[in-house]
Amino acid sequence: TLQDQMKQAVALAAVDQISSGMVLGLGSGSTAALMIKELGARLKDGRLKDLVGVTTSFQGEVLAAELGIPLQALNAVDRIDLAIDGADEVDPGFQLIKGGGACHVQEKLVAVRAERFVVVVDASKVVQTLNLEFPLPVEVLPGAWRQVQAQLNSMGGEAQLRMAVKKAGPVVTDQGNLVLDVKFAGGINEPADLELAINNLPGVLENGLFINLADQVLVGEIIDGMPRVR
Ligand code: DER
Repeated sequence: TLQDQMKQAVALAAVDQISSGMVLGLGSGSTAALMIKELGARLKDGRLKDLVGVTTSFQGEVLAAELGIPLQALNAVDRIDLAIDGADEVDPGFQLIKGGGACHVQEKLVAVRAERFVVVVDASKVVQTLNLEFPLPVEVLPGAWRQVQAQLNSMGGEAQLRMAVKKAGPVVTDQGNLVLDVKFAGGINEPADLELAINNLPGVLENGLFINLADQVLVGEIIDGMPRVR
């Protein structure tokens, strides 16, 4: 599809920024997966070497193992040179909503650690105001989800427990927690303030607002029928 072509175009553009010897942050989601596959191909054919990856989900671990990409745990590295990850929404100030894949806990750790954090999105992710369309994911302790839900609702949100598709009951994250997806009427106009307020709620581990973290946003578009990167 056109969206797949846009994702592939930005994934390739991001991999072009990788140099041999780097410690890489490897993101989660379908666009990041395309980047990881291309990275694997360039390691295999020798265009890239001496790389170490820090993944942000079981998804990334499985893919990296299949592709033979060397991994290190976050605690085992002293730096991350470049992190590449997707996003669900990007606003004009490069503030992000992430967590569509419920991986935002490890994603934000890696994004904060990285010298450079490059975001790869197709054009459908670019918005004027965050959270008008995409709900904000909030990872919560299983035993606290109803309390946190009530507090998010009292903050003007509408919080729903994220239910699994191929498993009975709610989605369980790579950390063993649950996810509330929250919509605020009129979207999120002060994302920095809201990010702090939500993470300050007892029982909340992390939310999907990525504030002042993206150094570059690569946007895949189709222009004259050709995939282009902006
Ligand atoms: O869950 C995440 O944060 C993913 O990076 C998500 O935001 C983007 O996923 P996609 O590339 O499959 O749209």
